[in-house]
Amino acid sequence: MTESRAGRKLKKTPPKFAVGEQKPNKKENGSTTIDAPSSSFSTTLIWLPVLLAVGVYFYLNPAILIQILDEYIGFSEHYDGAPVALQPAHAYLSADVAKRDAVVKTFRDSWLAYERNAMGDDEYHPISQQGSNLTKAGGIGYMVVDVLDSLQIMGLQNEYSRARKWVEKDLSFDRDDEFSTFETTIRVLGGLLSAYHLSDGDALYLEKAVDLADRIMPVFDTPSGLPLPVINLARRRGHHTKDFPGLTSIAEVATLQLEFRYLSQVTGNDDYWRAAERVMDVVKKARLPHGLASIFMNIDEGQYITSAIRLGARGDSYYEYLLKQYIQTNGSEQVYRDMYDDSIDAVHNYLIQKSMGHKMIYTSELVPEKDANDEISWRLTPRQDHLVCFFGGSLMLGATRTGSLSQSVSVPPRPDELSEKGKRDWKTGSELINTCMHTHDTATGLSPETVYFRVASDGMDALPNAPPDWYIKGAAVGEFPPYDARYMLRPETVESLFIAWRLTGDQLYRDHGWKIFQSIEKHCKVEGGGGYATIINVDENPARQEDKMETFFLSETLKYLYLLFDDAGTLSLDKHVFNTEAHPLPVFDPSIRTGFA
Ligand code: DMJ
Repeated sequence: MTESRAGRKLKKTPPKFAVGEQKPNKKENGSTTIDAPSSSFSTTLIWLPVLLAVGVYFYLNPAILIQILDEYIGFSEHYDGAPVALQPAHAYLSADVAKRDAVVKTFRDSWLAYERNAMGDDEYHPISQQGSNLTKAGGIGYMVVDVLDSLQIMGLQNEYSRARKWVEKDLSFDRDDEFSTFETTIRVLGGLLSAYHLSDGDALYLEKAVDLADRIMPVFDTPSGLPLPVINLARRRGHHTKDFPGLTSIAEVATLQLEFRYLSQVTGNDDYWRAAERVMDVVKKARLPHGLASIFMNIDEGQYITSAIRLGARGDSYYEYLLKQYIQTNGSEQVYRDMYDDSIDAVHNYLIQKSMGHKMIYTSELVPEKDANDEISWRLTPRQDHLVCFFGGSLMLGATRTGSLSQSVSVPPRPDELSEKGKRDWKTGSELINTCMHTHDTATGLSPETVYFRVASDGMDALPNAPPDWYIKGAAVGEFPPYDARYMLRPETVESLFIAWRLTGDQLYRDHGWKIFQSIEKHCKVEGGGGYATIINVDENPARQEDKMETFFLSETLKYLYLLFDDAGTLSLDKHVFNTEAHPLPVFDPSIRTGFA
C-alpha cells in the first residue's frame, strides 16, 4: 500500500476575522477596500432589525446554530439543551444504579473465578481455569494488587478482606528473576499506593510499596538517568532487554512519575521523586525539533533514536503523564504544562488526520524509512492502535486544565471558559472518542487491537464493498485472523467515555459504555463461570475466545465502566489523578519543589 507523506499533510488555517474587525470588501474591479467606520444613529437603526431577525431565525432553527457552533468550535454535542452547570459535577450526575450493579456483578464473578482457581498467581486463564506467573521465581501479586482498589471502590468488603490478607501473608517481591520496570510500577506499585490512599493510610500497603520501590530504584542508576527496562527484584539489579539492548521506550521511562512522586510525598523520602523527575529533565532536553517523541531512546545517552512516532504502543502514556504530572501537584509545576502543551501542538501539527468517508478524526503514525542513499524520510501511516483511544478523554481533560481560562470550568465547559487551544483540544478529543466508537462497528460490537484508515492512494476503491473509513489489515475470510483483529479486554475507549461523561454529563457517553459492556458480556464471557476472555476476531460472531483474562480487565476496564455509571461524587476528577493502570492517586500540594525548569 502506498501512503501519503507527512510533509504534504500539514494544514493551513484560513485567516479569521475577529468580532468587530472589518472585513475587506472585494470591488467589482478586483481591488480590495475597507469600509469607513460609522457610528451614526441611522446605522444602528438599520442593524437593529437585522440582528433581531437573525436572533429570531436562530431561535426558530436551533439546529443551524448548533451546526455553526460545531463547525467552528466543536461544542454542539454538549449544547443541545443539557444543563450548563456552575455547581460541582456530582450535584447532578447521579448513579445509574442498575447498570452500575450489572458491572459489579461481572467484576465479582470474574474475581471469584480467579480467586477460586488461581489466587495469588500473576495471570489468569479463564478457559482452562488456571493461573500462571510471569517468571519461574514466583508471583509478585500482579493480579491481586492490581485489583485491590477496584474491590475497595466497588464496596466488595469480603473479597477485599481476603485480598488484603493475601497481601499481608503471601506477597513477596524477593523473586530472583527479571520483571518489566514499567509494568511492575504501573500495576503493582500503583496498585499498592492506590490501596494505601483509599484505605486512609493502611500501613501494610505503604510498607510493601516502599519494599518494591527500593528494589526497583537501581534501574535509574544509568549514565543518563533513564531507567533500565527490566529489574531483577531479588538482586536489585537493572538490565537491558534482550530484544532491544541499549534502548528503552518513551512510554516506559515517562510513565513511572506519578507513582514515585506520590511515594516521596507520603514517605518524606525525596529519592524516589528525584529519580523519576530526572527522567523528565532528560526527556525535555532531548526534545526533537518538531516536538514529537520517537518511541525509542538510547538509555546511556538519553537521546531519541530514529524510530516510529505514534500515540499507540510505546508512545501513549508519555503524553498522558505529562498532563497528569501537572494535575497531580495541583497545577503547581509549570514545566509539565509547557511540555504537555508543546507535545499536543506537535500532535495536531503532524499526526491528526481526517478519514476519507465520514471525515472522522484519527491519529496516524510517522514511520522512518531509509532510501538507497541512507537518507531518512518519514512515511505517514494511517494506523491507529486501540491504545490510542485513551487520548480522546485525555485531551478533553487537558482542555479543562491547561486550556481553561479560569480556575475551574462548567460541566460541560462553556466556550468562553476555554482558551483557543483548549477549544481545539476539546474538539479533537470528543471527535476522537467518536472515531473510537466507530471502530466498535464490528460483528461483535468490540473494537480491534489496531485499525488502518483509508487513504486515497490505498487502491481499495476498486474493491467491491471497500470500507469508507477504516479496516483491519490482513483480515481475510477463511484465514486465521491477524493479531490486529483481537479484542483483549482493553480499557482505553471506556476510559475516555468515563472522562467525557464526567466533563460533559452527556448521556451519549453512558449509552456507548453500556453497549460495550453488553458486547463484552455477550462475547467474552466464558461458559461455566471461568471469567472473561480475549477474543481473537472482533468481526466473527460467535466469537472465538483465547485463554487469557488480562489484569487490566479488572483494574481498568470494569473500574472505568463502574465509575461511568456511578455518582460523579465517587473519585472526583478534581481531587484524583488516575495512573495509567486506572489506580486513583490524590492530587496534592507538593512538599518538594520541582528540580528543573
Ligand atoms: C494498561 O496496562 C495501561 O493502560 C498501559 O498504559 C497501556 N495499556 C494497558 C491496557 O490496555
